[in-house]
Amino acid sequence: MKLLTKQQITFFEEEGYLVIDNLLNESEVTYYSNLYDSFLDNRIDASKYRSDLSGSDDAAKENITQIMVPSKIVPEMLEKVLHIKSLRMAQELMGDDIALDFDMLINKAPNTNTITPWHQDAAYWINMPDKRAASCWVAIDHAYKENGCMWYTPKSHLSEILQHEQTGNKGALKCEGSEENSVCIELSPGSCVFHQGGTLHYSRGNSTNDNRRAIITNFRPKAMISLERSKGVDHTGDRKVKQ
Ligand SMILES: O=C(O)CCC(=O)C(=O)O
Repeated sequence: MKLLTKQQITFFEEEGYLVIDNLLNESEVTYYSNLYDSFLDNRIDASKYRSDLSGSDDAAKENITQIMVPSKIVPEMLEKVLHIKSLRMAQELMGDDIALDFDMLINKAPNTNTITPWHQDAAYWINMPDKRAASCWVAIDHAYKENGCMWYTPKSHLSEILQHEQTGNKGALKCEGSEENSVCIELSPGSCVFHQGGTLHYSRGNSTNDNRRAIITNFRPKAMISLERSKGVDHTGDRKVKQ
């Protein structure tokens, strides 16, 4: 049985993003919420894949915690609903040759007020002949404007990759973008949004008293994943503008 309608696939192709309500049910959200907290408070040691996306030099306080490839540390994640359903949806959106490239956790800690700058994910990646790529951003907490839900610029994936620069100390990449011509996607826990590798996106800082936790899976053609790996790219290393 298909998970997506033709209209949803067309919307994703034309607009560059697609919202899916209730990818996870309540008990599934609870499972991921508990697991997430084990990563955040270091009961699961992910130190070699963990950094502050804001590029802050303050070692005592992370503004935007980014943990790359959590499923390398907890492989059972690959067998659970989030990975299974988001992969199936990615295949329906982009083709049967699509596979998981990497996953990550991004948390905006309470009252850290730190934006994720406007960027296109493809700016982080090596140049690949087959540009098909999508991320699935799954809200573990209610995501809304004040805690840093995602904003997308519709149709921006149809243009070239913009000039990006690095922020802070090995922090996130940044390009020009604006809320004015973009849509703000508020999500309930367990809902998600897919976006393409070229889709311009950003999030405001978290000005609330709670975490804003998201799990992200990223997909592309198997042949392009092999190409990346042959060049030593496995998404565990430094953030850099591609050469
Ligand atoms: O969670 C965020 O604020 C940023 C996420 C993001 O840029 C991405 O998933 O590509």
